[in-house]
Amino acid sequence: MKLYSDAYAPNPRRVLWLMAEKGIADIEVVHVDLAGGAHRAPRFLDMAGVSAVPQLELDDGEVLGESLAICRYLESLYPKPNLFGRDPLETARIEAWTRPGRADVRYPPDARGALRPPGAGGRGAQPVPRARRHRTGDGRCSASPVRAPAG
Ligand SMILES: N[C@@H](CCC(=O)N[C@@H](CS)C(=O)NCC(=O)O)C(=O)O
Repeated sequence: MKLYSDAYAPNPRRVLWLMAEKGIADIEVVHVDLAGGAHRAPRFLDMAGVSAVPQLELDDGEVLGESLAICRYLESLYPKPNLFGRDPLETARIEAWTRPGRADVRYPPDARGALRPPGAGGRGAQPVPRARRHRTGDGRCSASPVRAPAG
């Protein structure tokens, strides 16, 4: 399998994190230079059908998009360690925790605990502030965290 990714892009990073946690080393990571527009090149579009990463190309040629779908697929193929929950409540907690994290994965460390799990201190149990997503103009996606209220 091949994972089409970009070093600066947060959505593929989600898949790369999952691969790192699971020690998956048999998926080739292919760098797609978003800044250079490689995701809009006919070769990439023919393969993926959309100009976005991540894309996972399976050995039979099928291409899966969407970081969450790819993560779930890899979770099934490489079940250890379990990252999606072992029972309904654990699964729901992980879902609740990762959904806001998905949008805000670009938060800097000073996001004041917003991404910490409940019970880990900080503001873990409180809503995560919204991120303002923007394009940098060169094809990369990025976000400016909306500043958390003082106090
Ligand atoms: N919902 C998709 C979002 C994919 C996405 O927006 N990827 C960005 C990189 S983080 C991208 O390829 N952007 C290129 C563009 O929009 O031109 C996912 O989770 O995989």
